[in-house]
Amino acid sequence: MAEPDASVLDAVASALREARLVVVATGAGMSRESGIPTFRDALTGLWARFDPAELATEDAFRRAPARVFGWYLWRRKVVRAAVPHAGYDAVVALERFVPHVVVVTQNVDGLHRRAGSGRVLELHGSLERFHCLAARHAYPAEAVAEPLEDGEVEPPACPHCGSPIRPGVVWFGELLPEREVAAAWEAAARCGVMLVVGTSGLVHPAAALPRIARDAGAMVVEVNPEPSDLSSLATVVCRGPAGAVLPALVARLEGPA
Ligand code: BV8
Repeated sequence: MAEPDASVLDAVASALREARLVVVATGAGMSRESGIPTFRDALTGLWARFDPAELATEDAFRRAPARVFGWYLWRRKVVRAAVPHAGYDAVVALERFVPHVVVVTQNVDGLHRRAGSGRVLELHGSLERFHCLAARHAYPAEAVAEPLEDGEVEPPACPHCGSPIRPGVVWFGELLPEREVAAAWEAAARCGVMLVVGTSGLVHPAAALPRIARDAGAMVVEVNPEPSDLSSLATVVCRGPAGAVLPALVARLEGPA
């Protein structure tokens, strides 16, 4: 896939140089080049016949707890084996050129943190956290062993209330974590540039962030090999994969202004 036009990358690089606050808003496409399937990618194995949006609900967990819990442990295993690609390192490197960089991610894989980004807001939670269904009693992740084989895994019971333990992610129909939402919405309204990387823009309320930034006068830059629901409101579109576009941007910042 060809690299985006040099003048486009130059325009974005000069805006990044001017910015005091840059928000990097990422979705599943950011993790693709690290071998993690996106929500659009069909599921494999035991879960092949399910739509992810169906499995990622409290209702699905109540109906088939072992199937859903097994799916999340399989995803955790895949993520633990993944390595953040050069695009993640570029997001970390941005912190050397911009006073404030805030990563706002829909991803539950923890790769931004693992890559070393300083400020990461996980809007949809994390595969590395667990709590009980009834009362959200925290449950130690280390107590949830990696299954020997992929498949159904009966969730443990909460030692406090006996209700089943579930992954610390935000399921469809559930509210996002307040602190992260407040910080993300505030950063979106104050940023000079928002890099929107690897999201189809279909899931709300996260999909509202680029519009908040745009309406506040920020340059909104879409990084995605394909058009998305957000392409129309982007100021600039970089049609390419995160693993190529983000390092190309940082390379321009490292070069002479
Ligand atoms: C809520 C955690 C209040 C779990 C996830 C307004 C309008 C319509 C619907 C709604 C609305 N408001 C609320 C809703 C309902 C719903 C929603 O948005 N539904 C959608 C599907 C229509 N939202 C909710 O339920 C939210 N909660 O609103 O609560 C409420 C409460 C009660 C009743 C009403 C409201 C909660 C949403 C969070 C759900 N949890 N994840 C888990 O992971 O298992 S969502 C999950 O799916 C991800 O976190 C992510 O958010 C989403 C997947 O989307 P993307 O990340 O964009 O990925 P996708 O696969 O779609 O696209 C990948 C993109 O990458 C593509 O564009 C592709 O081209 C690109 N790409 C591919 N390769 C690369 C690349 N880009 C760059 N480089 C590459 N190499």
